[in-house]
Amino acid sequence: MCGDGPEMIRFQHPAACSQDEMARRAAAFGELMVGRRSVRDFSGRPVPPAVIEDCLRTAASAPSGANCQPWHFVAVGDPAVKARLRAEAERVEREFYEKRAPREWLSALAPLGTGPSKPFLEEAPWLIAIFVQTCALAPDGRRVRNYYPVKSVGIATGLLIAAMHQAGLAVLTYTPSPMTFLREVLGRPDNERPFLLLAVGRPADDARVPDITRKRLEEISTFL
Ligand code: IYR
Repeated sequence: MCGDGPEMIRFQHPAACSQDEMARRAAAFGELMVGRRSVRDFSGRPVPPAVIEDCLRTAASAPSGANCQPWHFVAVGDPAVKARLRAEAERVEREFYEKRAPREWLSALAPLGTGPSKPFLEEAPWLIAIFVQTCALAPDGRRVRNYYPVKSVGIATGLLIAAMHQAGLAVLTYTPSPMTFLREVLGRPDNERPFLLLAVGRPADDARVPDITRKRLEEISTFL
């Protein structure tokens, strides 16, 4: 554990239920989640910070290696900071699309219709920058090892996206490359590495998404 070893206490599942109810809930949640899409067209309608806070509590409930909880979330609602992030992101995207991206990568992106312009970084009411704490900083400044930090933050991010989707929010997982500017603009310490930037808000009334499909269950799973 990170910290002193805890006592063991009894666990009671907060959603324990019968097998029939289990089947109903699994199907209903599945249907809700299958309706999730990555959205790039956001409504400017405000989203209360308390909603974002609750979703972040959900994210921070994720399992993590040795319970180190190696994540930090920066929720940006300030238009001036969003404008700065957009300017920096578009600078690296121009480099990517015009110079660095291999042709093969550009053809994989073509069906998504993406390009160097990122208006959603100012239009979405919230941007959430997610950082991985590659190691922890003890109060005396010593560096302490974290375990499986990237896997842990990936799981937390998945829970965050699910929480926001079920609250009626749309999310875009956005990965400018390189993302180093996130640390500089948001003033994060050097034991943290940027993981993802999420744009969050209600979808615009006329939001459109690419007509793409998901793999069938048979393709993505094996039961033995
Ligand atoms: N970061 C770029 C390129 C991009 C990369 C992947 I992988 C995507 O799924 C989508 C876009 C951009 O956001 O435009």
